[in-house]
Amino acid sequence: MLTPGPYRRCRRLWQAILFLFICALIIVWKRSNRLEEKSTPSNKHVFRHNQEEYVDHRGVKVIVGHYIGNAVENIPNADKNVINRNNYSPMPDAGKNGFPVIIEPKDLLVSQQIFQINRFNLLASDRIPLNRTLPDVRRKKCKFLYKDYNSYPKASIIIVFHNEAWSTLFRTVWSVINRSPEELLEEIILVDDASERDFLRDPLDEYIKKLPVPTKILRSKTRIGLVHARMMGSREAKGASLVFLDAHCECTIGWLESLLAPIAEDRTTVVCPVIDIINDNTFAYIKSFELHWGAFNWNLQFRWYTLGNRELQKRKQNITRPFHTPAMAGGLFAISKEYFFEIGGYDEGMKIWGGENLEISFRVWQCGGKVVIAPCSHVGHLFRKSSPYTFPGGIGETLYSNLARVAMVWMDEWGDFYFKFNNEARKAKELQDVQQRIKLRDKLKCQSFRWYLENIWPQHFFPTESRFFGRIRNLEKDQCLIKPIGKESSNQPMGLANINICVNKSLTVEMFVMTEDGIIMTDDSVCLDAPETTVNSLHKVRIMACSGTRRQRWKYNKKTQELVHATNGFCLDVSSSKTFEDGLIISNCTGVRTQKWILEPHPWK
Ligand SMILES: *[C@@H]1O[C@H](CO)[C@@H](O)[C@H](O)[C@H]1NC(C)=O
Ligand SMILES: *[C@@H]1O[C@H](CO)[C@@H](O)[C@H](O)[C@H]1NC(C)=O
Ligand SMILES: *[C@@H]1O[C@H](CO)[C@@H](O)[C@H](O)[C@H]1NC(C)=O
Ligand SMILES: *[C@@H]1O[C@H](CO)[C@@H](O)[C@H](O)[C@H]1NC(C)=O
Ligand SMILES: [Mn+2]
Repeated sequence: MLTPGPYRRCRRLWQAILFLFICALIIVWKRSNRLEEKSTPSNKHVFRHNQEEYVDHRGVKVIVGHYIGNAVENIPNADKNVINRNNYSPMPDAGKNGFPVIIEPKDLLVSQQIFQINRFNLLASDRIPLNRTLPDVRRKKCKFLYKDYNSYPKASIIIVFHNEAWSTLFRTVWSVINRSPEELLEEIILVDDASERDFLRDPLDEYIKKLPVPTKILRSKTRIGLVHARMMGSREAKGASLVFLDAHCECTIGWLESLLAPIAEDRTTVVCPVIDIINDNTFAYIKSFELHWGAFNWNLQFRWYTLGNRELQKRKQNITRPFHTPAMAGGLFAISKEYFFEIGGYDEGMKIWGGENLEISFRVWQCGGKVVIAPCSHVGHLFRKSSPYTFPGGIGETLYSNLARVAMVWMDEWGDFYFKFNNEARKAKELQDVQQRIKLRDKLKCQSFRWYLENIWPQHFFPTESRFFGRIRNLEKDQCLIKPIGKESSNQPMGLANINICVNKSLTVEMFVMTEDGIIMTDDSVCLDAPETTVNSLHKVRIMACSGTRRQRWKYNKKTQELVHATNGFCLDVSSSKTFEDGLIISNCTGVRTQKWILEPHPWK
């Protein structure tokens, strides 16, 4: 299928094109890097229902799911032979050092057709050697740390897969073998969750016998899902620590020792790597940002949020030190084996995937452990734009059942808040038996969710008793402050604060929290923001990523009903030009009715 003739003939030309392409890529990447660090990024999270993982339009906000099953029934002309064939045929330099692979025009059609099988560019993946090199993306200081191997717990690497491509699966395996200190690798455990591909059966059994690291394959006859498959692997593991990886990752140099060192220091630490991006089309390795931490929104969707100023200052004191994160993405982490079982493994009442990352995050934090991100550990993960996933039970029902369990067991009053605004989760709740997990919580004497919010994530944007929660209504217009919904709605430029007719059904869009410090915020960590000092007034008010700065402080004057900016004394007002795009402004406080706002509290429990 691959004819090297023309390739070799124009090798020079291709090299030149490749070089130029890479230069362009680096420039684009550097620029977006700089943008990210300078501006306060507006968290432009597009709500993607049930989407497992994605890279947003700027390539930064990423959600890690776990493993994907491939629903190949819907692929046109997907004959069984094509799907069952292993077409791995490496070209020596393809993807070298994390560079992108470029498919020649003559192969584009084929590459597009087989893209559907795994929802990534399988043709490109199959050209990249299993042992391709990757750049060392760590900060320089990392190279001098983590040398005390003898004290670190040896790792059992656990990789669950379902219909994974050969090349991505074994590039994961080889990246572990080639870039982990031998002394730290106990074994690799592959868990096959009922894959249907021929090449993942006997050929795989034969292949792993020859690997230089002891490698086991465990197989489930029926589809059991991520939680159960990982439990299956964990029970078989001999290592003192468990390291979970997705089946389409590539580890970089230094990744393992920096994950294990914090466990050696404190066995109740759960350690996540920085997750870099493997492009689903070119397989280019793209370094991602270290200045994010993981948390979740009102719908219990996992999100990356930028660190607040206080965390940034703390991090700057020692840029290599692992930092706390309220939640983990779930796909990749290391944990002491003993501790994993001590705190109750995974919730085996959960199906397939979804929500188990929050469950383990809450459990670890609330029951005395901690979850950290190790900035010296970089692992690439293949992010797909679409998740070609059908699974037993239906995606919605499964996900909501799992999230209902999380809310019921760990979230106390904030579980009520979740159910209040999520009908599907509320329905799923009735069917859950969580007795065992509640017992576990009692046995481990775990802290409340209030403790978690106050101590682990004080920057959270959930309602509390001491915060206002409800609608903010303009007296003159009789309309409510709303959260911008994003690009989709053309008449609301993303980021500009605005008001709209108060609807009572789509509740959370018009619900805001106002803290005692005067921060007005809403779901997904966005805050009402205006310039601190202005020579003249009339400045646009935006809804931006919460930064904890004084730009985002307001005072509500109950008597005059004005919302006054804390630093410049101007009043929140509706633009007089009346075009919707102008939205809200700050202007001189004059007592006009457009500057009067009613805070309408709404019960949240
Ligand atoms: C990868 O493996 C091939 C075949 O075993 C070998 O020829 C090549 O040198 C290896 N490449 C690297 C970067 O280790
Ligand atoms: C920074 O953190 C690393 C990793 O925890 C640690 O080994 C190192 O000693 C720290 N450096 C300083 C200057 O505190
Ligand atoms: C929505 O409106 C109905 C009546 O129109 C009212 O009974 C109900 O309380 C409102 N719900 C909320 C949450 O405001
Ligand atoms: C706001 O008030 C200040 C001082 O009272 C005045 O100088 C300024 O022109 C006013 N701005 C507007 C837009 O009315
Ligand atoms: Mn994944």
